[in-house]
Amino acid sequence: GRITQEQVLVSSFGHQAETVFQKIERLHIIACGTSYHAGMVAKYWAEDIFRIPCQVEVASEFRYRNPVVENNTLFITISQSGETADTLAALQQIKAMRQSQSSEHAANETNVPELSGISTLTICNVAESSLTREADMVFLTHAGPEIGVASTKAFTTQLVALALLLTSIGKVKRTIPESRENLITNGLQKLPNLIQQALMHEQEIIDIAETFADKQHALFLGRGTMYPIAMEGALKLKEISYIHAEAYPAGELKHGPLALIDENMPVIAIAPLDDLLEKLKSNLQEVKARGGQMIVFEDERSDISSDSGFKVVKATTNVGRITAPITYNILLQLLSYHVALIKGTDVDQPRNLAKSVTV
Ligand code: F1P
Repeated sequence: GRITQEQVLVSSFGHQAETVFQKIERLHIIACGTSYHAGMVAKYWAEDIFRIPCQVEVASEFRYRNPVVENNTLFITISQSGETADTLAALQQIKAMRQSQSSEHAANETNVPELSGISTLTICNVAESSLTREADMVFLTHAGPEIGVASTKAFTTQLVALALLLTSIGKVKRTIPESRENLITNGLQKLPNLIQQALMHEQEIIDIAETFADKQHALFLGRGTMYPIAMEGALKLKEISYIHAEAYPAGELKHGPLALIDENMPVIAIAPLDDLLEKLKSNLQEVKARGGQMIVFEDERSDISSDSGFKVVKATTNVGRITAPITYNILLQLLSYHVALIKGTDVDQPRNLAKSVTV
């Protein structure tokens, strides 16, 4: 038989998970680099689909900014390696705050209210690691060893883990109807097929990668969950091909980045068929009007491709709100990979980077 998400979660977290999920009122996700981008996608899902408040932050800021920690928060750290120093320090800080506040309260020496309902969970790819040892609950991603420095398959599995985790929390807290839960798990079952179909577009991506042969800059645009996917696309391009790349939420274009647009700045837009497509289209017209070179990843049923002058990959069909970011991200990984091959950079060992940043 099929493994249900409850079985996955019970085996990963133990039986305490349900009690914890019942109590929590908000999520706070902390991570670095690619893992932070996975957290950003989860924020959109958590609030839009599951109606659970969620904030996301890079660990290197959280740990130094003296954050206010609220009761009934589930802190989720995400890390491929489980050894990233900033993420580990953030987790230790949360535990120390919980510890000191509850002992102060017990000693009745202060009026500081007891911190209660603070739990920590880590989504990690390495079972025996510093983060898995520190967290109350562990969700292993089982992506297998990441050979290259730049995190790739770990990101895909982090997103699947987050979707399963949110579904489970939404179910315990009854913030999602049963019919939607099934839609999500059914969507996840279709993922291998959807990704397979997307990968059929590799030759078109190879052709598009040529655009970057003589370029130094690139701009990635997306809306909704495609904004963090644009961030991750830009990071991968930076990491492995050393092209300066930025990601913007498409609606922010007019607030500054439009000034950068000219024929030397390829603009990559991620355009699934969703409620935001019409808005995105008008953003892309703003780019076109300024002579920008547009590269669009769109759905087979979308019609941006009818606009001449855009290079288009009709990359997906039938992807949903959970499966779209996972699928489009893989296409952007493939783009960065082919750009790096053209540039002749080392895709596995980029200069200046380490697999896990332990200092
Ligand atoms: C975080 C990270 C990776 C990045 C590179 C350096 O690592 O920023 O996302 O690709 O490997 O470290 P982790 O906490 O997910 O192991």
